[in-house]
Amino acid sequence: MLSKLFKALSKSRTAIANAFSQITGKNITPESLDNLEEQLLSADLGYVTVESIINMLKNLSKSDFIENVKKHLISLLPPEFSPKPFQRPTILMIVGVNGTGKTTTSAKLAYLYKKLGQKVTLVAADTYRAAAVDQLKVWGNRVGCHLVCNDKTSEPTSVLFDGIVSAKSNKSDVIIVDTAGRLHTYSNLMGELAKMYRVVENRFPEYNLKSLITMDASLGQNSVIQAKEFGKHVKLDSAILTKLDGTARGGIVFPLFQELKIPVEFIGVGEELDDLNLFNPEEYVDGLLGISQDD
Ligand SMILES: Nc1nc2c(ncn2[C@@H]2O[C@H](COP(=O)(O)OP(=O)(O)OP(=O)(O)O)[C@@H](O)[C@H]2O)c(=O)[nH]1
Ligand SMILES: [Mg+2]
Repeated sequence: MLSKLFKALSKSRTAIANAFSQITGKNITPESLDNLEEQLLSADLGYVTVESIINMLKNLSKSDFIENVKKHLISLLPPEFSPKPFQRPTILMIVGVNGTGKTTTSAKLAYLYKKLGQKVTLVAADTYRAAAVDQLKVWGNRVGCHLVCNDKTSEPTSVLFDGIVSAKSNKSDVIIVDTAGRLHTYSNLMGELAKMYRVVENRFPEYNLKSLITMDASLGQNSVIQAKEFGKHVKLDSAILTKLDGTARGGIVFPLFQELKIPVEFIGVGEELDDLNLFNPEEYVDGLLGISQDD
């Protein structure tokens, strides 16, 4: 059976694999390299990565062509991610631009860490959108985990504070905080996020604090810009690439890591709780190049 990631990469793969196939079977010509360069850029691998591939190809013979490309691509990616139960109580702040998949991903992460045997609390810290708390409550029920919300306040830091206190008395191992969507250009909202981060660091130093940014894969290079701006306000530990299943722009894991040093840990490949893939560079590159792991 083909993996969900392989299927999710089908649109990105079509263009990339075709462009590669045009140069595997014959001599590498300037035209075929130009075509490849164009295809790789349109899949949002980013200029730096694409140039490094083209330069490598110029010095390559036809034999073991794809194997060499594969090795090179893997060398540009973050390492394989494999989540382990947290030994120290941990807070995962899920941040990102509106609609990039924060709430859905919060639920998917709650489901995953629960399966790893951890006690999970979800904190509904999106106080801006009326339906946000209800949306997370539905997910919390499905996952079967503790959820903290407060419909009466519009102050996300206060919901966060209450959430941590409640999770602490409940002896949760992982607290997943669903924050409101915000555009990186809105400085007051970005300031609010930085404040939430500060409150946790100052008042709850016993917690391990991680920020994860959700990035909609279909936004391509724009989401790299978003991550860069978010990173000026909170320390981003890792990224979750969402909606990879619907886009041909699946290459942004490269510029994200090459340019910003932010590793992708998870990949969203659908709307259900188990539609969260762990990032594996080999599987990802195989998916881009059209190398089926079942072959
Ligand atoms: N196909 C697909 N859809 C996804 C994925 N992740 C999220 N979605 C969908 O994207 C839409 C937005 O997801 P949300 O989780 O509400 O996004 P959000 O970032 O919380 O949105 P705001 O709170 O409004 O900023 C929903 O319809 C989700 O089902 C994914 O990996 N694949
Ligand atoms: Mg949301």
